[in-house]
Amino acid sequence: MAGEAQSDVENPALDLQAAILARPATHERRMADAIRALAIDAVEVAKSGHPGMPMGMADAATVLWTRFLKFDAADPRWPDRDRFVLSAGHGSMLLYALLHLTGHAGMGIEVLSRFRQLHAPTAGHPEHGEHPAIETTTGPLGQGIATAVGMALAERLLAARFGRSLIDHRTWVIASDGDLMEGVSHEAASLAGHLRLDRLTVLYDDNAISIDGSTSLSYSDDALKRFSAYGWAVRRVDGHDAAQVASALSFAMRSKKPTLIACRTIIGFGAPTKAGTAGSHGSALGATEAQAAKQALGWNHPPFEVPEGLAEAWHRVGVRGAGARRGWLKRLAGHPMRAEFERVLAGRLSDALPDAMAALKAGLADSRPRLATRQSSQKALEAIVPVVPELIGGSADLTGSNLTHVKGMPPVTPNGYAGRYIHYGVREHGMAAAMNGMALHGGLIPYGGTFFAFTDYMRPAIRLAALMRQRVIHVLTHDSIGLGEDGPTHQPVEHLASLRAMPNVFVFRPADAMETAECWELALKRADGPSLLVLSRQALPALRIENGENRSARGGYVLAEAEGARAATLIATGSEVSLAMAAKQALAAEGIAAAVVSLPCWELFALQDESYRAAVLGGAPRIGIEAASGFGWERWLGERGTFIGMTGYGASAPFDQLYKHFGITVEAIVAAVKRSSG
Ligand SMILES: Cc1ncc(C[n+]2csc(CCOP(=O)(O)OP(=O)(O)O)c2C)c(N)n1
Ligand SMILES: [Mg+2]
Repeated sequence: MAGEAQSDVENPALDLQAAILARPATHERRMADAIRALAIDAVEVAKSGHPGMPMGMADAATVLWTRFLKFDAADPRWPDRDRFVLSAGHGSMLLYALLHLTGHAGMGIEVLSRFRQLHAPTAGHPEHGEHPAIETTTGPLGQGIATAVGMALAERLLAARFGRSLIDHRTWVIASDGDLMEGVSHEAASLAGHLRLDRLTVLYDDNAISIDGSTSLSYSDDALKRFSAYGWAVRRVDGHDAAQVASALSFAMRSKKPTLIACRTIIGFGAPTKAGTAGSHGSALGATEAQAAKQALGWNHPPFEVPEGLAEAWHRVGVRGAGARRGWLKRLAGHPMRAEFERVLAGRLSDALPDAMAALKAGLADSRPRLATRQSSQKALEAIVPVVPELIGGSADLTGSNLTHVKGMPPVTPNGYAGRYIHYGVREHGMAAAMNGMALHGGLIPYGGTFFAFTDYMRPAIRLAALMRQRVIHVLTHDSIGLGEDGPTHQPVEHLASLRAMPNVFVFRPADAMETAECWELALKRADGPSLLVLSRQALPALRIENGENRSARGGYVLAEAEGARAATLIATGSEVSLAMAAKQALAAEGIAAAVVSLPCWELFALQDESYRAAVLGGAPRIGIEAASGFGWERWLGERGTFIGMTGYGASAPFDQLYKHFGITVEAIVAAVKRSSG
């Protein structure tokens, strides 16, 4: 709409475009035109997609890939490659065209021609896992640049641990106006500036166009000043001038700060009427405009055809890094830390972990501590941190509340990357995205803490971790009205339900110190998705005193069987399991036999055999107890079930009064059992 409206008004970009096209085309321009032509063709065939961004950024991307980016198309997973993140994921054809042209396996013309089709790795937006050279999933604007901050940080941390002979690479990002408008990019850029991540370079596609039209409709920041205030080095260049781009990238290589290079570009460069307008952003140019664009560029080849000379030149780019990779492989072969390096890169946990966990659990079985599960989590970390050196902790400014810090974790500081603990500052979203980047980089397992209610500030990044199947661990304390006086703004109610609804997220809500240790162990072992550890502020009694198998591994289990035939099954999670145990006792005093089921991880429980689940849940009336919204509990409670929990927001008061006020009490459970079994 906005694009159409714009075509009626004068479009100064067209004059500028004409002037650029009037210059004799350099070899580099021709190489960039190959990207443009492929992007045009793929979007035309798919009849959908985003040609404007690849056409606008083709020149700058060509300079980056041909002269700066360290990679070898023969092994896109080479650990010391530079990371390239297309933050403006809608421009996915830019990435696919580059991978194709540089000779990456699995990106042939037939794959490009199936752009956006079912089962094609050339998805609408780049998806990690669809092709080994796609470093991260992008599309939700802002996520890519924030994830890249985590990658750049991972590089620094691993270089400090393993030395520059194994880890010595850079992180490059292409970001758009939308990326820089999104809040998460502000958090991430501020963190990157603070930590002086000087190997991070962002090429900003400064085309002054977004979907609604000119960015002047909504955006008048001076992005360069803003980044410079964050502690970045900044440059502005003509994004269609290869020499200017190259000089800025050389500057970035020398810079002691992260660098933002604003590349002034014309969106849809080459399109005779749509260039410089939102009309080229997100739809096929149409046959006529597509043909005219190729003509304007001087591109006279059939669709999806790159002439021999250009194809050959691009292929040489794809093997440019082969020598560097061979040299690196030699260094790895002779490196004293080779085995350890390979272990962490493969994501294999240390053989020392089982013994450390066994010792921890034996101690807990013995001492039966009454602890808040956030404290139990800290105890677990005390056991885990020394034997899992790839574990990198942190918190969004709540270290003393989340209890995420333990001995042996010095802080990571600007230029001091030998530490293991990151003070993310009050930047939950940036933290979650950076953790994704660290996990994607490989060689590290990140965990980070905040209050459970503030997962709302991190949801988009948690969702991407789940979608990308990344091992990221969130330590989420203050998990219910049980946090007390801080009141309803801080008391999660709907969060358990909403995060349980997110596919491939494991939500753990342990009931005591033993379950917390078990859940930490499960989260560490879970290599194919994020885990959320949802932990209490208030102290909880020890319920599990045997030192045996990891019972939380089945997601739910009978913690205490009824003495005699079950009159009811009390099913609870976290802090409410001890309440259920107290109710069981009260019922027993009245001759009513109830079992207690602890359900620390619904997702794992759902994976068990039907027969196991049926045996655990039993045939007697079921009472679910959780100090949260009951949404979703029908799944376990069935037709005759009763739920005791929250129906609205919490309140500010001491926690024991709140439990009474909201009717989450032993008496309420006893009454519910009598009602349902009577
Ligand atoms: C978080 C998020 N919000 C909205 C969108 C939808 N969207 C895709 S691109 C875009 C903005 C396009 O402007 P820009 O980022 O400057 O890209 P350009 O058009 O210049 O390629 C929007 C709003 C999105 N992908 N992610
Ligand atoms: Mg734009």
